[in-house]
Amino acid sequence: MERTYIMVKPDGVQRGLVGEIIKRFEQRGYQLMALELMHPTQQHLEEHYKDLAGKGFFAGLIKYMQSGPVVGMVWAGKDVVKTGRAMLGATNPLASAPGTIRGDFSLDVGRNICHGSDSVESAEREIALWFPRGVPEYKRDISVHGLIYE
Ligand code: IDP
Ligand code: MG
Repeated sequence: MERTYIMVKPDGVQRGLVGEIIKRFEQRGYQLMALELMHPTQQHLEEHYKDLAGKGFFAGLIKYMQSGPVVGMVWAGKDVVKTGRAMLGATNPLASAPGTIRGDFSLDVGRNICHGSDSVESAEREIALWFPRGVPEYKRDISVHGLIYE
């Protein structure tokens, strides 16, 4: 089963949007595999965003991400990486369609309330970074599974 790393950023946590974001993944049919409220260090965030280290907004991004706790989650299911990104919306909320999380709840790229892995490889890297003790698998009740998957 494909997995992705979804994170509610500090602004999303402070604004009380954790439940809203969980709700959307649950109602879509995805399976929650891990969930934790965390206070990441600067070093941890720099590792998470290491591909963006050369960008002008990098320092501001790390500062924003350290402004409060985040909620990290692992979600699993069919095509969850790509579909999770679609549910989040575009990086710049002004380009995010209404109906997406960013398109419904945010305006500025530097306050876009949520993170989602951009590929299966980065999802596995991010899951290992944020949940280093591992993420145990569990089987969904067979009757529920049969109502979501054909
Ligand atoms: P993503 O979150 O949609 O994958 P990335 O390009 O990976 O977008 O950028 C990571 C995060 O960095 C964004 O979600 C956003 O918070 C921030 N960011 C990206 N581009 C800009 C920018 O041009 N100005 C300020 N912050 C930015
Ligand atoms: Mg990204």
